[in-house]
Amino acid sequence: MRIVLLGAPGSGKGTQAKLIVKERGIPHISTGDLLRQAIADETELGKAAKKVMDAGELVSDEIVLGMLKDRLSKDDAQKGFVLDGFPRNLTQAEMLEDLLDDLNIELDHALLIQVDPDEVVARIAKRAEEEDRSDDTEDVVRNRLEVYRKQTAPVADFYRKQDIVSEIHGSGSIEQVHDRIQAVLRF
Ligand code: B4P
Repeated sequence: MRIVLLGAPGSGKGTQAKLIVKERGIPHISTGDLLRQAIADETELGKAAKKVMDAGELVSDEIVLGMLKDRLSKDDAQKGFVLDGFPRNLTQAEMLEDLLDDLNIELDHALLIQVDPDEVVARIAKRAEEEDRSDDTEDVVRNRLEVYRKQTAPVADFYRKQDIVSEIHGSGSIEQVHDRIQAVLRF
């Protein structure tokens, strides 16, 4: 099964992706995690990405696509995947389409997790107390939400045209949201 997870920062994409992959035995491919790993490894790519991420902006499409191509070419991605954090804009959606065409595969689901903006700010503020992510400060989170509204929200329409979007109510407990996702994936 090939799934794309869409939703604002803090909507629970990463959290839900981990639960889906555990049950289905497919890899979790998070462009945010791949970028944070490049930063931790202090690669040239990581150094360039850090400045952009700390401002709450999107890293260049070419950098992220390059990383994604490498990850999708690994053996474990052949049986399916959960893509978390990609595509983040329409250009990336089109790039992904070309990449999947080349591999002769199609997406099965685009799950759009919907959460009220005030709730995502509160969730990320809580995460900021527990984890040390330099893009989780309030100003940067507000900017990430604005970037989402302008650049990422239109990606849902791209997938609506393919009739693969399911909207998931993202408030409530992590288990409740997961149950809603399971109901869609079972259908
Ligand atoms: P991401 O890593 O994708 O970060 P995110 O949008 O904040 O989502 P994340 O998955 O971490 O959080 P989640 O909603 O699960 O991106 C970070 C940055 O990387 C971007 O700003 C950008 O600069 C760059 N980037 C990534 N992909 C890119 C791309 N394709 N192109 C360009 N740039 C890219 O969870 C948030 C918090 O909510 C957690 O603490 C969690 O515990 C909590 N939570 C989740 N579900 C909950 C629930 N039901 N109730 C209460 N709390 C909940």
